[in-house]
Amino acid sequence: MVRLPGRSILTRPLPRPPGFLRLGPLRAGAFSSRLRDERTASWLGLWLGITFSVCFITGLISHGIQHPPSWFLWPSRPVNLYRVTQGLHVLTGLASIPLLLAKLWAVYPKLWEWPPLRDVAHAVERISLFVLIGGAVFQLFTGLINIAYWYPFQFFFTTTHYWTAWITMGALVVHVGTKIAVSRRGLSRSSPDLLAEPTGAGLSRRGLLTTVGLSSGVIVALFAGSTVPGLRRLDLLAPRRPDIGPQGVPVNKTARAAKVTALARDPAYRLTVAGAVERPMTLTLAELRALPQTTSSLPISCVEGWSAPAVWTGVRLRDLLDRVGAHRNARVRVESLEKGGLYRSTTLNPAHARDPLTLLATSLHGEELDIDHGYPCRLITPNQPGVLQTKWITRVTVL
Ligand SMILES: Nc1nc2c(c(=O)[nH]1)N[C@H]1C(S)=C(S)[C@@H](COP(=O)(O)O)O[C@H]1N2
Ligand SMILES: [Mo]
Repeated sequence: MVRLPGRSILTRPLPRPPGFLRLGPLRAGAFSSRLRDERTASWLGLWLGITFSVCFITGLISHGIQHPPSWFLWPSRPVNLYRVTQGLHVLTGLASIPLLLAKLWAVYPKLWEWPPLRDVAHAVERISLFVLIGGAVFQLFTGLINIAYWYPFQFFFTTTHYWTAWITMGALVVHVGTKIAVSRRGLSRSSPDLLAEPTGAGLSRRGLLTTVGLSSGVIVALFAGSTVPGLRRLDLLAPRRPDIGPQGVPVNKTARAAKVTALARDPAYRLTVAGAVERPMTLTLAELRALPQTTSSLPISCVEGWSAPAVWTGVRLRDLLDRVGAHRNARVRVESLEKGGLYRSTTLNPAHARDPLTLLATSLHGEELDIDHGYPCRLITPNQPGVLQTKWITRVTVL
C-alpha cells in the first residue's frame, strides 16, 4: 500500500533554527506523533467552534436577562426556555474542556515553529492566537470553578467572564478567518491527511477523535442530570442534585447565610405594595394567605446550570398589582428582607409581572415555604434565572 504523508501541523519546510538552538522541541523531528496533523486539528477546531458559539450565545442571553439593555425584552414563555439555554451554556462549556485540551496538544508543535515571527501578518495572527488560547482557557476554568462554588479570585466573576467572552470570540473570528483554507483542506474528503490513514501502529486519528469526543460526551452525561430529568441518576459530577434540599429542592443561599432568619420569623413581618399605585397596601402573612391562591408549576433554573422542577402556591403578582391599582405596563421591583448582597432585589418587566404564573409564593409542594426557600414569601416567575427569583420578599414597588 502506498503511504502518503499526512500534512503535518508544522508548515515545513521553513528555515531551521541556528545550530546551537536545535535542542529540545526545536530539534528536527522533535514531534513524532503523526496524529498532530491538520485534519485532527481541523476536526477539533470545528467541534470547538460549535461548542464555543452555542456557549457564547446562551451566555449573552443569560447576561441580557440579568442586565437588560433597553431594546432587550425577555419573554415569560416558554416557561422552560431559560432552563434549556442555561443548561446548554454550562454543558457546552464542559464539553469544550477535553476538546480544547486535545486541540492544544495537536497544535502545540506550532509554538516552536522557526522563525517565531515571520512578518507583520504572522505577528498579528500569533498575538490573536495567544489571546484566543488565554481567553478560552480562562473562560472554561472560571466557568468550571464557578459551578463548583470555588471563588479563589478577587474579581467579580460575571463581569469578567462576560467581557472575556467577547475578547475570546473576537480572537476566534480572526483565527477562523486566517485558518479557513487550512481547515477546508483538513476537513475535506480528499484531504492528504485522510489519504494518509492508516500509517504505522498505535492510535488512529479516528481513534483519537473518538476518544476525545467520548470524553466530552461522558462529562456531559455525568453532569446533565442536574438539569435534564431523565439523566438524574447519572448525575455524578454535578455539585447540586436537583432533588436534594429542603422540600426536595436545592438551596443556593440559606437564610442564615443571607442573615435574614430573625427578620423572616418576626411576627411583625409585613409585605408592602407601594410606588406608582392608587391604593398602597401593607399585609401581614395571614392577610397575604387569605387572598385568592394560585398554584404554579415552575422550575428554579440556576445560572450554574442546575434546575429543579417545583410546585408553588401563593398570590398572583398580577392580582396584587390590580388590587393596588398599578399601571398595566409598569415595571415592578421586588425586594428582599436581606440587607445587602447582589440578589436582594429583582426588577420585572411587564411580561413577567403580569404573567398569570408569576406568584408571591408562600408554599412549596403543598407545605409552608421552608425558610431557606424564602419564607415567609418569595417570588417565582416563569422563564427566569434563579438569581432573579428573590427570596424573603418584604416590598413590591411599582415603578
Ligand atoms: N434574597 C435572595 N434571594 C435569592 C438569592 C439570594 O442570594 N438572595 N439567591 C438566588 C439564587 S442564585 C437562586 S438559584 C435561587 C434558588 O432558590 P432556592 O434556594 O429556593 O432553590 O434563589 C435566588 N433568590
Ligand atoms: Mo442561582
